[in-house]
Amino acid sequence: MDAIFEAAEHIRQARYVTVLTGAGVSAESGVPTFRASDGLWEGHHIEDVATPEGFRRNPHLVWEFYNERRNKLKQVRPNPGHYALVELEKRFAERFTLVTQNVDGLHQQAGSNTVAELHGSLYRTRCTGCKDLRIHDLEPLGELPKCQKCDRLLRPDIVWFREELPKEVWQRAYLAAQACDVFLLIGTSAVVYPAAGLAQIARNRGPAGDEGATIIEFNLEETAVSNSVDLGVYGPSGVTLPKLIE
Ligand code: BJW
Ligand code: ZN
Repeated sequence: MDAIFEAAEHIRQARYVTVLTGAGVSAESGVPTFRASDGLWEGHHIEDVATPEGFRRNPHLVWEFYNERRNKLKQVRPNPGHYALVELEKRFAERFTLVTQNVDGLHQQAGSNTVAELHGSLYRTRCTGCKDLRIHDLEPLGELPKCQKCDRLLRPDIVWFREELPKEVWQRAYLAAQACDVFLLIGTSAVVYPAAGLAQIARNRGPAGDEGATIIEFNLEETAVSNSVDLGVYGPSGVTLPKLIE
């Protein structure tokens, strides 16, 4: 049977659906992925721009990197993959949970209402002093933006390596993984934890780990987890996801 058709059938029969998206779902919108050879970090060492130590060493460089990404986002629009997930949310209502590792806000821009952003957002800053969270448009924030309340340095509200994920958001994602009977992994290399572990949580659900959810991967190509998923749909998600809702 055609993999997409089979995936659509699993979803039709599901009561609870939980989705984890990664950079691949935004690739067709023109947002570079992280681990592609032309990926975002090329020319930047991960340790310099995506760790708290890197920010302490050189906040100037880190802000330059994030201001550039924020600026590029101005030209970016959601693609048919994002819109297909909006449609799934409409069909399942509160029985559907969208968890994303993306920080680009494209799911919300497409119209998804309750997105659990595991790794933060390029639209927010957090004060390194008083922790004040603030929402911004995509205009450059300056080389070293300061807090309006306490004048300390602001940082992007992004989860860097070795940092904890926001507790309340993680809790929601964890519960949704535990409760679902179909779990979709979309456009993610599934190598960054704890996000990638949500699929295992869904698989081991039930009192004795005996009510495992069906795990379906949507990706351009096979990934590190392909041999442990139940079904794989390979192709661009902007093409495959809309077929789920036809
Ligand atoms: C398509 C497509 C199309 C393309 N259609 N598909 C050793 C040292 C330090 C830490 C660790 C360590 N070992 C383990 C850790 C923990 C670490 C981790 O997991 N590291 C692994 C890499 C090993 N995790 C953490 O540090 C987390 N925190 C944590 O664990 O805290 C506890 C702790 C405390 C103290 C010490 C250790 C742990 C936090 C993780 C935060 C991740 N943040 C980032 C960067 C944010 C910065 C930024 O945005 O600038 O978030 S990492 C980066 O990867 C980003 C993404 O959200 C995340 C996931 O990537 P994603 O989305 O999967 O993208 P890609 O590029 O990898 O994959 C794209 C996929 O799409 C590919 O498969 C393509 O094929 C596919 N694709 N086009 C469909 N059209
Ligand atoms: Zn402050």
